[in-house]
Amino acid sequence: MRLSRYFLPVLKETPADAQIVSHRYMLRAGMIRQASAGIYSWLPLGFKVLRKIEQIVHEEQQRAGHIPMLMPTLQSADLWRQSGRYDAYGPEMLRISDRHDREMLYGPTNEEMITDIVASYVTSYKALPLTLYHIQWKFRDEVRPRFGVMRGREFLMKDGYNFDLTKEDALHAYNRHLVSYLRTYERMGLQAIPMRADSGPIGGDYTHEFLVLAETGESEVFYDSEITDLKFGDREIDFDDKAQCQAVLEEFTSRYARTDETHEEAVFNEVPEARRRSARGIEVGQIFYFGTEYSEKLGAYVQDSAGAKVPLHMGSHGIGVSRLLGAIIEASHDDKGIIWPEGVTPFHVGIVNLKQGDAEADGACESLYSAFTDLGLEPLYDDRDERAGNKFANMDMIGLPWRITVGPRGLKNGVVELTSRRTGESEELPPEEAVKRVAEIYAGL
Ligand code: 5CA
Repeated sequence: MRLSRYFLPVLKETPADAQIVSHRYMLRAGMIRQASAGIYSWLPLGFKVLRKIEQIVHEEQQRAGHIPMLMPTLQSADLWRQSGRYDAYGPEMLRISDRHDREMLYGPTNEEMITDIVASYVTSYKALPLTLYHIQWKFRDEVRPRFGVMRGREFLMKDGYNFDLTKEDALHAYNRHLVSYLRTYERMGLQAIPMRADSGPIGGDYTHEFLVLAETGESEVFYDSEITDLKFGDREIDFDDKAQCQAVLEEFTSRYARTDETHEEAVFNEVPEARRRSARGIEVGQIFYFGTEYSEKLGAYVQDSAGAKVPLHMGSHGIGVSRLLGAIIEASHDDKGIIWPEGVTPFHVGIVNLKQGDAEADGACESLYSAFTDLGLEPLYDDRDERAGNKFANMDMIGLPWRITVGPRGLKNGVVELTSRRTGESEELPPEEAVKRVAEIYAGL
């Protein structure tokens, strides 16, 4: 993309009402624009990152054997009456009536709808196990929408639902989700710690929240510091292998790690004092197993192998897709702007032309641009007739992890400058070498 032809409204001023850094930087980097309280338009740069995050979520869900689909945002109140949640959900639910005065709502989640779908088609245990998911906008009329995309009213969520014959199978689905989430967040450059949590209005006995540690997090958390040494890395997992998933779950959940809702001082005090931490965290996902409650209320039964009619065991599993942008920025920024992890960066590399209009500099930038494009990488080329200082400040704000600076002086010596946004370190290299270096960095992702 050439910046002169893009739509990237970078702001110089810090927006007055943005309280936390991710919100400020998303506004300043021209990623989002507030439409009304807790509702945002995704401008091109923000939309690009949102899509990258979605893509990682899709890949990791499907790696675990889960099936993508799409349900609508608007739902009928009837299903929610069957589950008993129409009244229970309270003022957070946005209720709408259509021209025929039919009661509708903007879905805050989809347990009812997916259970109704499965109840309509699945009649035999042979169709199980089954996990369906979608990535769809949700609406919750939060009392205090704040911190930009972190606590929105309209927000994008991955919500997945497992349907199993037995509790044991459903707990395997629970474990499978926990394991696949570990890898999902790591690919985004995040450490998200599974913590024992409270099930809230979704209900159920088993639930973990995934928290990214950050001072601006809304949740208070308590954990054993050993947990932050754990890495999932690129281990190969057979997601059908119950023992393997169980072992990973145990590895990542056996140490103390809880939100304030489940925190028990006495149990925490058994952790050696030097390892006890209390901190704040951003909840980027939550998984639940809740048994047969929804299946019974919405009629999701199958015949088991003996011919008996039994309700399905279910769980639901959410990832805060739009919130993740805020969480990633909270975890990765400096005073100049965002620092995108390579896995989610909107463009792979920035090209800064120090002397627009200089035939040699323009030519070198164009060659770099085609070299990257030919390799399937996306460069953002700042080809505007702007002062170098402005170009650098913009690049730093939008946070591309790698920048190549091209100027007549370097070109005389046959070199361009490759700079890491994270470390600020620069290296002079021939242009082909710089391309090779950047390509290698992204090759493994
Ligand atoms: N049905 C279940 C799982 S699919 C569910 O709704 N879970 S949830 O309530 O925990 O939401 C899943 C994730 O969505 C949360 O972990 C959080 O990351 C994100 N989320 C929830 N509320 C908001 C909000 N108001 N703004 C942005 N993200 C949110």
